[in-house]
Amino acid sequence: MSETSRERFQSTLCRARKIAVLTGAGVSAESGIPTFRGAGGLWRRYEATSLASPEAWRRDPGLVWEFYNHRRERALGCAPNPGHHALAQLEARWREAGRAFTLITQNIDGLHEKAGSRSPVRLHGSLWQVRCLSCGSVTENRDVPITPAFAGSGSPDPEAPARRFTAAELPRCGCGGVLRPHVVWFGEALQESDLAAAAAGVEGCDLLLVVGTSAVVYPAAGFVPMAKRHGALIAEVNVEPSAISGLCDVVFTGGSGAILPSLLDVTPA
Ligand code: BJW
Ligand code: ZN
Repeated sequence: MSETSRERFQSTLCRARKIAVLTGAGVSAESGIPTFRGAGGLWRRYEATSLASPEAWRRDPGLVWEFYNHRRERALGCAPNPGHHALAQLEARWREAGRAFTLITQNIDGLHEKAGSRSPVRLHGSLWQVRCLSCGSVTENRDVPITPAFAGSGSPDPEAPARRFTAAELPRCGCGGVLRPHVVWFGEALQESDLAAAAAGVEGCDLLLVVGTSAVVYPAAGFVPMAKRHGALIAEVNVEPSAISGLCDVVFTGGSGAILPSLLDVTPA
């Protein structure tokens, strides 16, 4: 009888000395957090990806803050789902066995950390950090609303009244500078230290598990061909084919919250 995808995946997983996992918005979908592309990727009449850009910020920083204020409010009420928990438990078992494990996420929602993942490489920053455009300081900030002026704003309803925030109403640093979300927008460089940590986790890994990403955004998507060149088994969990499905050795189709708990229920051999 020929080996099933699950058997192939699990036999590689239990022997793997070094595992890397790359996650995207899909891993948080079952927690109630909308993905970027496809259904749910609209905020008012804007594509979420168009608001995650320096151009949108230059045009209307208040609107961009409304969008992030809304996402912070939403994320505050969301809990990690069984997919996040299964990844955190896998990491704990692998570290306990003295093996290498790197979780690389494109998500900014903090749900991996909430589930107990130790130190995910956050390629695109954090919803819970802000950066001062004047002094450059990066600080943790869990205020919802981000400032009193944003209370009740950020409704995703396309009929929500457009409100123009003045410069004086934008969130401010102690130095007086304007604060922006500490996230990576299109055309902006990722932190060198994050890129280095992700590359170190992928180089020479035995297995790369890619979960819930359309894999169209670089440099994140580039870690998949990198792992392939290093001879890793590439596995994907997604509800639909992605841009890297063709590179995958095994593909599991379905929601990550439903699939990961039993798929990853493996002890290191
Ligand atoms: C489920 C599910 C369930 C649903 N279970 N699955 C090489 C080639 C071409 C272009 C480039 C290139 N290199 C760089 C570029 C340019 C650009 C880029 O990649 N463009 C492409 C889109 C064409 N990249 C950049 O600009 C990056 N910067 C850069 O390269 O800088 C270079 C530089 C160097 C030196 C100086 C200056 C510059 C930066 C990219 C930043 C991306 N930022 C965002 C916003 C982050 C902040 C925020 O969250 O607001 O990151 S955009 C958005 O896309 C966000 C996401 O992290 C990212 C990826 O999206 P993701 O996670 O894949 O989500 P979706 O919605 O696309 O997919 C969800 C998936 O889940 C789907 O597949 C569903 O099927 C699935 N799913 N439910 C499992 N239950
Ligand atoms: Zn400052």
